[in-house]
Amino acid sequence: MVQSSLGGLTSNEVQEFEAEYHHLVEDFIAGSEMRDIPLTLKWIEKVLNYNVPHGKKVRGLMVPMTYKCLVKDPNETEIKLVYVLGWCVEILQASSLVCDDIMDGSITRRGRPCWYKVDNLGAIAFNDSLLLEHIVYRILAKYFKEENYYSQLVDLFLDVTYKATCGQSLDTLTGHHRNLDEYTMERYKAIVKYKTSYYTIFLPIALAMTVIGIKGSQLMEKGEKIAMEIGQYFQVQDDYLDCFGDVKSTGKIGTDIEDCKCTWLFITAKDKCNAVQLTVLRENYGFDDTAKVANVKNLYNELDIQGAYKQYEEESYSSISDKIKKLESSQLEMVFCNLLDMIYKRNK
Ligand code: DMA
Ligand code: MG
Ligand code: MG
Ligand code: MG
Repeated sequence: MVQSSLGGLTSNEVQEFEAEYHHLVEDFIAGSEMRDIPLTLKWIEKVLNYNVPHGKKVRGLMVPMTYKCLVKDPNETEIKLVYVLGWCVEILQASSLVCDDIMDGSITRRGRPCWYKVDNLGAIAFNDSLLLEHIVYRILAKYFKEENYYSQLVDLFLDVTYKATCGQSLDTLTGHHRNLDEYTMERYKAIVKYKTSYYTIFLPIALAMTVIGIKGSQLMEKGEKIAMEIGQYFQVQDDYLDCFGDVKSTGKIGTDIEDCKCTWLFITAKDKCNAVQLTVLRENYGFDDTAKVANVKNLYNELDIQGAYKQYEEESYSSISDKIKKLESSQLEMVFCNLLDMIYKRNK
């Protein structure tokens, strides 16, 4: 699971971050107050180890990356705390994904069966998603209770989780209602802002800033807007990879077309369609039917959606880069540039 250097972090720092995961889980299990239910503790360990450490870790790594950019003279104790927060973001992500895969009816995640598919867990996995979410707050209490910014950390996680849950609601209900007329760029932006941007981009940066003691500042306000834009770029990539990515790299079999999701690909296609193509799209989009899914993919190819995506990727990268350059903080500029480089042209 070792990754090469990422976003200005050395490969040594990435390895340190990865190693922290094992200490964290060991300490968490060993220090649990629930010694009387060893079976559950074993289960928690299994849930964590299956769902948390096997991803890209891009969100988790953003916390130490931001810290490193903003602090001239980092100290060991704080770096360790920053790694712990990075893993808290990864645990929150795991909690969301366990639920997301149930709702989206996905089959694989990170190259293996989705958790709810393991040992026929089905709806039991829903509680494991809750377990993962609660573990974040147990870890925060364990490592940060005495810090003067403890309540800010808790508020941040609660706020961002609430937003992501609202985003997931909008995402899944939009797909459930299947009213394709509602699938607009405006709806897409709203879904993505809430379901992705806050917890993927804003949260890791805000966490590092909270440790450093930057709060409620103009810096944060300026940062939030760019974070939303990078979040959108990140989700457009995710939508693209769902349909056109290589499963060997993404580790997940796409489900967006079957699930009738309001994706960037769909909106872009809808915009480019003539009347006949629009009928094809309407008649084939949103069914769990291999032939219909293939018809949608053929239409995407006919409309050169991959070309439109490449163009979006370039334009988005340069427009975000321009906005980053206009930030009046060289440190924050560095944070966002590193972040953009971490995800630019990603294939997983
Ligand atoms: C996922 O959106 C968003 C959250 C909050 C987990 P998605 O269903 O497109 O993600 P994925 O493609 O990873 O299933
Ligand atoms: Mg999904
Ligand atoms: Mg989803
Ligand atoms: Mg997706």
